[in-house]
Amino acid sequence: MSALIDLIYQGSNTVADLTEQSVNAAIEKYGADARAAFPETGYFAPTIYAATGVKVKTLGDLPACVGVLKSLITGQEDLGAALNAGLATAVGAEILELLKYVESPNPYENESGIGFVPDAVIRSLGVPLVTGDIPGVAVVIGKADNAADAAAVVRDYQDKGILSFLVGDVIEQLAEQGVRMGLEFRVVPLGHGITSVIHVVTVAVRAALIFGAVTPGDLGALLQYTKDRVPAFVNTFGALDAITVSAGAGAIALGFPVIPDIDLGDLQVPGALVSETDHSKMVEKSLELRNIHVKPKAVSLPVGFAAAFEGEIIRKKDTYVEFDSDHSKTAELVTMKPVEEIEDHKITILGPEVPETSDELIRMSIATLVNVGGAKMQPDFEPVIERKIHTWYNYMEGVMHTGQRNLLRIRISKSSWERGLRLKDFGEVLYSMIRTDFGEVVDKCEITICTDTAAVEKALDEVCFPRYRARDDRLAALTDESVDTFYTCTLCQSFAPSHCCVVTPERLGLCGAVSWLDAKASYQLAPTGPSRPIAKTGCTDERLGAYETVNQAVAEATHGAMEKVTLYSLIEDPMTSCGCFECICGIEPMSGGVVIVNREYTGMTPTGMPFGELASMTGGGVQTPGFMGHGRNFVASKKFIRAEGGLERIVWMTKELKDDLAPKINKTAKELYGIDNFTDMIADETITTDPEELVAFLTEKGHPVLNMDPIM
Ligand code: SF4
Ligand code: NI
Ligand code: CU1
Repeated sequence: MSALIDLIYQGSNTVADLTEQSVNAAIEKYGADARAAFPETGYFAPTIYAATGVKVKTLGDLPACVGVLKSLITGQEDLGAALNAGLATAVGAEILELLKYVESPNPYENESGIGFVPDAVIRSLGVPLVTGDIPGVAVVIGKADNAADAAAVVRDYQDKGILSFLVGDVIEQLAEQGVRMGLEFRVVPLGHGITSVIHVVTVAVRAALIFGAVTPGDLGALLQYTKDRVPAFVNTFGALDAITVSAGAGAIALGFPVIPDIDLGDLQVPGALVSETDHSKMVEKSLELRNIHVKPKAVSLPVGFAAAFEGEIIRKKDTYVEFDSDHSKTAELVTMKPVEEIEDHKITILGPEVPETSDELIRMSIATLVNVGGAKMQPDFEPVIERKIHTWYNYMEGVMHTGQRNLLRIRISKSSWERGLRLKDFGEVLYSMIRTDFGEVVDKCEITICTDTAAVEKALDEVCFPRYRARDDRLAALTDESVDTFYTCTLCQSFAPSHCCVVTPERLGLCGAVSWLDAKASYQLAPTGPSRPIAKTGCTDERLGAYETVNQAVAEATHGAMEKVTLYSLIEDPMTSCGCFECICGIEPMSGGVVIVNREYTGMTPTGMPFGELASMTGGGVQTPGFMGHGRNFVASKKFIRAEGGLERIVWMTKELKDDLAPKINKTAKELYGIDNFTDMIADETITTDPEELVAFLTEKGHPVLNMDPIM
């Protein structure tokens, strides 16, 4: 044991010295006032900020941090103290990496890794992490003796949906082995040097700040959060040097077990530092140590089937067959049928087969028609299941699916075709996924995949279009007034323990992934699960959308952390945020209106804050009057900040969001206020991000906000 502790201290001291020298050199070169910041974050140097509360903004802020770092290294001969020394290494690594961003705005440009991970990426990981779609996070460090073994380990993680972060030569090794990398493949190369491991540490640390509402400076709460709620672990390949060991001690302090592939003998620490020299057992050992359970796979296919393939892009030149609505006819429909009319697990391929070989891109029509039935099935669940076809088709390796209903593009890659993937596999995928994910409501399910253009056309005219129209009518009529039940969603509580969304027909969950229909289906699928019904009674304030029952449901769901939320106000008891919101809206004081920013936007807003900073004002289930996270589609809702005057308050949006939602926003504005083309009055970043110019623009356009009552 003491040999291990010695190694940790040796590494920590080396990093501490290097950090101190580098900070001094940087100050000498650039001056103490030089800006020191990671890109696209509202959390400064996240580890330092979370652990100490210090907001590093300039090089001059760093010497004090070096002091803190050194104070963590006491040299005591016990493991607890040594783990603190490991944290010191993390702080040192963070500073050293930060200095790279002082040297250059994009220090990872010519590197094989990506370096610092922006806040927006972490927010976007919220939903897949809480749904178990990403069951865990692996940090893979080093250089393997045998590249193929390392590739097999990472591929296994990929297959299980686990997100891997890579540090060191293993990046090149995996690239040589043909492992595809990028966030969309759930394999993210961070960088070569060991200090780049901090870029995954800051992900965990920011999760605590974004979702967990951990107070910056509360180191104990931070370590508790990462230990309890961030399902990460570390695998190392090859020999370990003192710095890596000391970084590993930092990981252990955060609650992440370290599994090296070399035999550490009696240096091992049960539950925390455990060797596994057999690479074929590394994945299993890691998952076991971190207590990660992976959902068993329901389908067997000639190609991979995993969430890791969801974002895969298949280019035209790599496409064997394409089914798309521009060139052919396409349709997708899930229909509820009486159970007795359904033959369970019947999969029919109707129409011409896709040719077995072809030198040219093949284009064909396709209709995916699914009949489902069951005692608890409801017509409202049809679109919920139908939308999942997109996800499940995309899970197949070498399959790309975009669009929905009659407007689709589906591609099968040449390599997956060669490996034997056929349309009947598509049917099998749907059958098993529907039975797995919707088994509570679907007792029987049959699937027809039709490739005959005339037959697809006939299906569209006779079955699909009438059904789509009926559903649209239902959705249009589905208002908060027309239903007697709202739903909670507490899915995000695994990361944001005191957060609860209230989902209504006109207000979807802030992640954008849970509509009222989804929540309703979710309750039916799992009555004790994340969505519970709220009887719509006891309205105490129409304008705010305040209900006694909503307050009770939220208080119960958050174990008393939140006792009052309103449905329609930005200022009076606004709904809380977990952190994975698609957009945030906030008050712009000079105009008295609100700005809306989507999380993909990295530029400035007229509030003087970019998305990251605005976003850091709310999250973790805390109310921040004047700032609220929400789903994209909520903006066009008649209930959007209705208490403050509704969407007439919008003075500025990002251009992308505005253009995307313009038809819907304009429709709502016309209906509510009789304004034509309201989005023409809303500024965006191409017009201005300056508050005074904004007011001038609004005045010129005659924006209604200028005649409204003050917002606060
Ligand atoms: Fe999380 Fe709310 Fe979305 Fe549910 S609706 S997954 S709680 S953000
Ligand atoms: Ni979430
Ligand atoms: Cu969330």
